[in-house]
Amino acid sequence: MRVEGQDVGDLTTAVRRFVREVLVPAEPAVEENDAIPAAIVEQLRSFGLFGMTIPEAYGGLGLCMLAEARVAFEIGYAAPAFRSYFGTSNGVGTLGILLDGTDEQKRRYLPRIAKGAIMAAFCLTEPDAGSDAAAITTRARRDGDDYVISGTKRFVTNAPQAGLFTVFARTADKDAGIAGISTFLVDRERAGIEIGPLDRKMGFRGSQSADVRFDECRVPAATLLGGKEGVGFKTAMRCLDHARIHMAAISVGLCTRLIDEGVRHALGRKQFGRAIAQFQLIQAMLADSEAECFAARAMVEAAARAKDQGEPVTKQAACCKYFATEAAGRIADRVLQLHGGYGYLKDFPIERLYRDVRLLRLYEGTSQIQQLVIARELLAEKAR
Ligand code: COS
Repeated sequence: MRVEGQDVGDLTTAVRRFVREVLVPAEPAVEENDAIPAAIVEQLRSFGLFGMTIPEAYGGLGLCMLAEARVAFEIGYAAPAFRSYFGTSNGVGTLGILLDGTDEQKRRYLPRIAKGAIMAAFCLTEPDAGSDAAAITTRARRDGDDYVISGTKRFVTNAPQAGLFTVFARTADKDAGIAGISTFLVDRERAGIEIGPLDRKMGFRGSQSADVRFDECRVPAATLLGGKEGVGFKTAMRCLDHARIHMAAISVGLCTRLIDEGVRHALGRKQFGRAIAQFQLIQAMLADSEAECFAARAMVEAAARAKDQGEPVTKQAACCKYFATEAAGRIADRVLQLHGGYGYLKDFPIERLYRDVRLLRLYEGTSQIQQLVIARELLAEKAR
């Protein structure tokens, strides 16, 4: 399959087989142990998935957005914890370096991230700054040739495993607004970094997150992303534009999986003397789900194509993330419903997927933030 100049057919076929033969069967063990088995991490590495977004010159796969989305449709079919492992690292953890890093910063980190030798984590959210990302209070105080970082970051995916933290911090006080936010590339080995206890989540078992606390953590000035203060907020927003298309693609993969689970159950379960798939109220649930999944897929492909053509995609990315994640929620609910009482038992994957899917509407911007972004961009377009 050729994706606008990139042939990712072999990769998507191989990933599809791997997802069905290895990842899906491993889901119950991941749920039980709250960890991805080392052998699977090794296989993810061998597919090059830790370097999906990273250019080939730095050892990555260098996928364009559309190719990345096509791979994400496949990976998203399995429990989302698998994706979190590599997708957060070469997603939000790394995109800042790709977008705004100096050549030296790219050379220093990208080859190791692409190989999966280190993982990168995104440190934006704080205890009192979630949706209001501009309200962060983590400080980076200049001290001679160094900066000294202090503050707490919350919900940091892969915090326990990360070797690099992309940290957003204030280099000027609150009055400076977003012009006072800068980005730092902080190695795990620096003194003054403490990882909190693992978050106890409703779902997503296997994907670990925790607070990361920086206590007078001294870093050289060369760790300032792009060597430039005051542009961190825009770096974060541009990372999120990309990540929101990626998350929407993952949601499409999950919608496909949920529908397959629903169809399997509807064909196998007999009531009133026939398979429940023959009842029109069940068919309506499946039909609505299939139509929404198809719409979400088409939106993701259109937004990814626009991004690859260099168009601004903030609005499209928010539309995709909003629609695809909300659709995944509705589909999970319908599929659980058509399972009847069995949907409430841990014996069927839908119980776990239903919990997993709930996070999609919260992270990388809640649905309400996507609505605000869509409206902001729409109104600005109309005003121009
Ligand atoms: N790309 C480039 N620049 C962007 C941008 C984007 N996607 N989004 C905003 N900006 C720029 C704006 O153009 C504006 O620049 P100027 O001051 O030069 O005009 C600046 O950033 C501030 O934008 P805005 O006024 O819209 O910022 P707000 O503080 O009102 O917040 C929201 C914007 C709410 C959209 C932002 O804080 C957000 O996305 N919050 C959710 C955070 C999130 O997703 N967290 C999850 C973390 S990952 S798990």
